[in-house]
Amino acid sequence: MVKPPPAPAPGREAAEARRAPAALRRGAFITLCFGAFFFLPDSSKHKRFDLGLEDVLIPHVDTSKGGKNLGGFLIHGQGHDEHRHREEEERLRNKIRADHEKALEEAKEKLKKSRDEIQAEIQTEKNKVVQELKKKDSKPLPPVPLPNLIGINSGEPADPDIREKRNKIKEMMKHAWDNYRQYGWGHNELKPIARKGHSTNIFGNSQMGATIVDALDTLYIMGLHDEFREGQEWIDKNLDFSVNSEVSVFEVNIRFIGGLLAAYYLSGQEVFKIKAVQLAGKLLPAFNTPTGIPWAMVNLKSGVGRNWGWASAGSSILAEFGTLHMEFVHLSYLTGDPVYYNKVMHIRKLLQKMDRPNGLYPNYLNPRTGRWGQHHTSVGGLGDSFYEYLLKAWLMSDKMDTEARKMYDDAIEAIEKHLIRKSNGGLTFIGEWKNGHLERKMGHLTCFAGGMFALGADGSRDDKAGHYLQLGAEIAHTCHESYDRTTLKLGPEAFKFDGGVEAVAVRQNEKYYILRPEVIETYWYMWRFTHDPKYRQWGWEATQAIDKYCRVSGGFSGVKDVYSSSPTYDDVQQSFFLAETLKYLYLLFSNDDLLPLDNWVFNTEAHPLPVLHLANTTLSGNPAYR
Ligand code: DMJ
Repeated sequence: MVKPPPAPAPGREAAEARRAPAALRRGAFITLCFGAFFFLPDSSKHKRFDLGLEDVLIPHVDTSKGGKNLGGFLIHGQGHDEHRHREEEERLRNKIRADHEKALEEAKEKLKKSRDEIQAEIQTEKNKVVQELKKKDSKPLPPVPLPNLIGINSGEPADPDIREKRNKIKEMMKHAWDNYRQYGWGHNELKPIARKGHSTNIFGNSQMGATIVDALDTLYIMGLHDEFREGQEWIDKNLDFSVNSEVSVFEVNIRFIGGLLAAYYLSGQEVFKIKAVQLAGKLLPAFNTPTGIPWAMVNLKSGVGRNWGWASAGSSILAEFGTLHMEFVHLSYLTGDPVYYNKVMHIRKLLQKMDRPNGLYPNYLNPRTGRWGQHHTSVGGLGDSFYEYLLKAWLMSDKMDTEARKMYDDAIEAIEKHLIRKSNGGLTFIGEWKNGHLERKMGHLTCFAGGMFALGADGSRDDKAGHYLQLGAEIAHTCHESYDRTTLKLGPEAFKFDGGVEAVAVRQNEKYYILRPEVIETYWYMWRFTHDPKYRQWGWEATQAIDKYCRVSGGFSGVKDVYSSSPTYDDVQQSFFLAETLKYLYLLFSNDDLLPLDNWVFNTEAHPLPVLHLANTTLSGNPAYR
């Protein structure tokens, strides 16, 4: 019941009653009654119809004791109870009458007020409800034991030379952030030359501050706390996912959900966890396909999904639907809701059941038929992070998810057999399987695999740890060569090992560098596992080249041709430059006790998520971990 308003002062009431014409009063009365009903709490709305009925209506269907079944409710005692029943009805009628009279009295009291006063009261009630709803929306999620968060420290190196290099990288981060802050704030990315916001189709037509979310954990790790707080404030006040925008499920997952979760674990600020869960809810409709393999894109408002027009036979992409696992396991862990976990485990089970040509996973899978599309396999674009997430699922589960490890080992064995070759000049490269033959071309994206092999060395089948570490080192070397053989000392998008060409781009449209991280990512992993100083040296070469050729006064830009001494800019500061490239560089010049790899696993966008020591905890509803 809405509380009766305080009685108006005598004298004033009569004057106002006179001032309000009859039609206005009638309108106000209707508004009032509707408003009062609308703003009743849900439970009381229903009570008005149940009022006291539980006294006589008992939900039961047993008629064996002489009762009469009325639509599932049993009225007891037809005989001598009839009198009692009539009395009850009378009592109810009286109660309803009394309530109505009371409501009428209250309404009359209201009518003595002016329309403005009544409307002000209704508005106050509305505001209260909106506030309540807001509170409900952002109420803290159920607490779960936080995983061991080891190694969130400064990682400051003792060596002054290394410290200086690290400071330079921090300065570059500040330059990238400050310019985005000034010219692109709230947009997804920055155009550093035009000095305005930028976005691409992966974010639809949204303005969701991708750079802010992607950069948060790098800012935190670098100790840029004021900037981190600015980002947090923007997210708290402005990051809204109810936008009519068609976004990439994969990109939103790795950049936004991964970024928010990492920011939550590092800083402990609830807002990040809440936003990550809200956003994940918006991605779930993408899984409504005949097979449960998600669409590549989903409209955040309508939940309607579809695939990229360019993908073979309406297929979803392996690297997209296969790169959700880490974030979704964390979402289930943090919320206690198995829905996320079940979605990604369903994908895994489906993949396990499928035939694989030569043991390889093709990049295309049709979500309607559950059949592979074109038989194209790649450890670079379209395939890459699927393999990465198999390994990382195992690591993130404290090595309990042995199913993932087995899938990773099987896949890597097939990749080694069919895709990895040595060039005439002795460079190990990873080619692509296309239309029944091996294309001797490697993408910049594929260079991440060096780090992956090193990370997966420990725990590998037949104890081939040394072999995989060596393979990682060979890939790092090849990718370094792809940088070293250019004019700018920055790597091209793709390079060939064919017809006398070694680690060099041939086609003009493969000569660009868009601030990508994969080569530096591999240097960092190799550094952590070997401490060979050449990885820091190579990382420093890349840092200097980026600073020299990609830095402009409005931020950092990609370049269109790494073989040209006067490069032109693409005028995009990618969000992954702040999330990944600068973070991996910073870690390369930090001590190993900053985010140690025994305790943290980096998602494919370099967002660190803690290892879940699931031996001591359970993922609710998750039989695999019970
Ligand atoms: C990043 O968004 C991620 O690393 C993704 O897995 C692939 N490539 C870009 C950066 O190159």
